[in-house]
Amino acid sequence: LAPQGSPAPQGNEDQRWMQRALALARLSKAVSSPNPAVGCVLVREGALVGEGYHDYSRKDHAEIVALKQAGDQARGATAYVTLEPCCHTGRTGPCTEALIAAGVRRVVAATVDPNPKVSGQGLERLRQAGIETTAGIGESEARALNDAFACSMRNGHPFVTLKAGVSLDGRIAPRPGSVETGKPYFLTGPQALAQVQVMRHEHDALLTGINTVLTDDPQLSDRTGLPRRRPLLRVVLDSALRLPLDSKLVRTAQQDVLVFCSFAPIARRQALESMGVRVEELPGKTRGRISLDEVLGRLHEMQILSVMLEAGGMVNASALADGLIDKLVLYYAPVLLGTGGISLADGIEMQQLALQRPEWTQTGPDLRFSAYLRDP
Ligand code: AOF
Ligand code: ZN
Repeated sequence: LAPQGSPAPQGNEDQRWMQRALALARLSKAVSSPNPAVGCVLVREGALVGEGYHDYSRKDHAEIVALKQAGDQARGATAYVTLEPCCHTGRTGPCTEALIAAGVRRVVAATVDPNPKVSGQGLERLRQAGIETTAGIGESEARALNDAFACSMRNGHPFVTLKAGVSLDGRIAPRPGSVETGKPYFLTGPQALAQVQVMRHEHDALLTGINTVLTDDPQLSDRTGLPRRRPLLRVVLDSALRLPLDSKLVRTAQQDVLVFCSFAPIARRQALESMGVRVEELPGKTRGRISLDEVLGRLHEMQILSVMLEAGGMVNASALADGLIDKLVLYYAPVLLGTGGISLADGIEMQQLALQRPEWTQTGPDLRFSAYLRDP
């Protein structure tokens, strides 16, 4: 035990303040895209003097929000930032120069910025200016927060998470015709459903296939009630443009439902558009279906960083087979759906896939599984 009155070891202090910066970054999640989610805490002589997170609409980066709050108190302070401070001019000036000018003495960053305009040079600039820098505190949490930003920066397409509720025998829905259609079939308990809402909140877009719309009639909305900068984009793969005008998606559309098809008959297109649905024709096809790769390219052009795939067995299988999934999140429910149930990935030939960094956690009566198919 440390003797009373002695300062806490710096390592623990760093962890503690970085946890606070990470909590701020989490608030940033649905308001920062297409920028990364970043939180910053300024600490002087063991006391909090300023904090903030990045909100794209407000432009200021997390460091600037915290510096403005701290005012003169920033002199001699330590800045805890979940992402390396930027050293370039974009919509705002470089945070490195603002930290230097404010007299910050030390900067602790959780991760480097995957943006090639920064990528280590921000920390280097701070060191040149005589500021002590520490990197890597809280790194795995900070990296996970910005998986989508990193993927978008490095690979030029959105980060795709396949999410599904699964029975213990690997099925996502009962045998067709065995339950009432026109509403989603829930395997999992309320805790998992609440987590899925948070996941939707943290994503820029949801993606599903027309078959899921025809059988479940889902709304695919973010019902957390938490603030988001842009409406959640609800995307449907629908090559023959069969999306029903009386579906929940169409009835609730306000330019936030986007349908990709391979051919759009004029009358049908006009009917959908008059109801607030966006329709895009993508001529490129693979195996008679819309190319998901092309869809992701279009979404990247729209500054969509993250896509959550909530679809049926066929779309899941083709996305996995084409190597377009970055992460899996599966909720295993204590049920066996038996013969004829729809498999998680079905109907398209798919090779064996190895998953990285698997994690299992109990969520009410269900078991949540997450893993990566590759590094972002
Ligand atoms: C930081 N702190 O809070 C964020 C950073 O166009 P701008 O000026 O908003 O710059 C966007 C880039 O800045 C973004 O691509 C990423 O590299 C970095 N984001 N940096 O120091 C922040 N959001
Ligand atoms: Zn910055």
